[in-house]
Amino acid sequence: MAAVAKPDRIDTFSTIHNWESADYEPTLPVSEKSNPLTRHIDRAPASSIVKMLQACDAEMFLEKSQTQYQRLLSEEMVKTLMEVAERVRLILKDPQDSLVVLSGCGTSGRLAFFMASGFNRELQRLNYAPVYSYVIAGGDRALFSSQEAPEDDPTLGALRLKKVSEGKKRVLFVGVSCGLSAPFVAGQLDFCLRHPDVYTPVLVGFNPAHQARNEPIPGCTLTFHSVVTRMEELAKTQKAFLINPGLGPEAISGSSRMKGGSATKILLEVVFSASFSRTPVTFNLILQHMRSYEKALDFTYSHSQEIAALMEAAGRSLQCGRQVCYLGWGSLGLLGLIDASECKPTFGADHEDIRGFVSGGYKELGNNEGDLTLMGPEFSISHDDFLDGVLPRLTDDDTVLLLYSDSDDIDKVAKLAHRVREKTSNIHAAYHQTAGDAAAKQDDINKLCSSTIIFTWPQETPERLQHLRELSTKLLLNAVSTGAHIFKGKVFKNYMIDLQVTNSKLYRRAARLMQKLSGHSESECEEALLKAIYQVDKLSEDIATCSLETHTHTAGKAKKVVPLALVCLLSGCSIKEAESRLEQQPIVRKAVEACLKSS
Ligand code: F1P
Repeated sequence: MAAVAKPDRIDTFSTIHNWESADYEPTLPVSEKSNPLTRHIDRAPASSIVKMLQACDAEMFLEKSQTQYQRLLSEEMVKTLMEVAERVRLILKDPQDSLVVLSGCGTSGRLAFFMASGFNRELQRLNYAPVYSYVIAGGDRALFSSQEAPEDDPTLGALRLKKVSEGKKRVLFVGVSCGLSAPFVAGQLDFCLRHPDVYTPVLVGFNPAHQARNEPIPGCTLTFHSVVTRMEELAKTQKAFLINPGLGPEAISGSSRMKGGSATKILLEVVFSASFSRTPVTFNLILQHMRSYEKALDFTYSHSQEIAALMEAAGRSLQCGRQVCYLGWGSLGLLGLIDASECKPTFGADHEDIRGFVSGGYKELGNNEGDLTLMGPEFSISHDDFLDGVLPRLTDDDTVLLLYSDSDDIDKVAKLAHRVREKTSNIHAAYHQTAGDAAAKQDDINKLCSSTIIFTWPQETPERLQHLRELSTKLLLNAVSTGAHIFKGKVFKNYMIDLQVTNSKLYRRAARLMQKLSGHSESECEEALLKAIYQVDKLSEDIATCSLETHTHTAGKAKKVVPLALVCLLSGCSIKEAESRLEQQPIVRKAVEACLKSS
């Protein structure tokens, strides 16, 4: 990775202090604040969007903080990572009776699976017994489809943890909740705190402890905040660990799949890799490893023009109602599946809009519940499924992106590329190779593609190289899917305007967004939201007194809830009228803007 220029003139420092100052959106935790860097991302051309994303991602590694926030590279953070790595090392020595459990909801749960299976494979390669397990809220179907509701259930979280760790004498539990907010994870942490003889809890998230969510959880005396406070006390004697650096607000407000997901991957990989090392875990070892990810980030964005071109191609497909398909190999393919599945809750996307497929399908994944194909079309994830179900319908309006590297079977990639090329010229590739090892056959694939981003990495140990390539692929895919949805009008300023309202966090986020954009009171906004959820112009007593759980459950069956609610609220029209306005103007941003102008 050659030295790479930083993005030109998005002044990171002056804006950083903006969001860090105590009076910047003071009622919101960092993970929900809006990022000053991306205020105009909804109107920016692709090249500027990529620059904004780069500047936002670079905030993860900023060291200096004049305020309260711990950072990824803070001394205290590095020391905590060293301590956790030592705990993992103890578990590796006693695989029979010990376990590391990774758990989370949505993206955090998907990454828990991604890393648990990746590190178990690595252990097997080194002739060790596997010690990693994962728990994702909603079970394996949540790996590839949006299942937001189980996130609200602390009892379910605790039960799943208990089940997966049955009979073990020592368990290191790593709960990930980027916003320090998911009740599912709070329930698990509480379970650990009540069974300290077996469980040591580690919490990964990206807000300072005092910003942990303090909303009461129905049927339960806990809040996320109360659990964190207990953990803080135990952290003083290393009976619990908090890994919660501030990363700065997400590029799209609240979209923790972006920086939150990337930092989760970085932190846990650094810890687990360090625990494998034969030499003692040192401060510098951890710090250097983190810095290698920073370089990988800069290196990825040194391809910003190519990333922007890909974003435009994907945007064109979505704008004309067509599809984007990621066809990947190995862990890069899995990242494609993850990125695609996040688009539904974030942008109100249909599962057909952006789809991922991985070579080998479920055989490649080794997930807890095995082959899920029979659960429905969303769960068809292999290249064969793509060939059977998608290829016959492909046209030049669809975008196909191949994700592969020099460690994959290039002949197989070429074969699939040929098949796709027969149906569409809109085929692109992101290819990772190592300097000095360029594969000649890869040229044939290039010729079939209308663009190829070639990432040429310096020599590294194979595991580390793979982790860096994965981060790079994640950043690329997040940029492509976010940019494409911006072009489709699913982002207003830097807010997700068509988010799903399928759990309590998303419901509150939607209500807050409506207040912010409309200037109406909290109760007026919530009323409009409920009308859109239940598709009625007048709220009955019954609806008004239903639980939040019923609201979010019902919201799962409706489409465009937030845009509908906003159009009704701003123009005073009926739900039917709002529906027809949104049909005439499917660019949600423009429909809402039109209402804002005339209100
Ligand atoms: C979990 C999560 C996100 C998802 C969506 C809903 O958040 O499921 O992964 O993208 O925003 O919430 P967290 O518990 O990691 O903060």
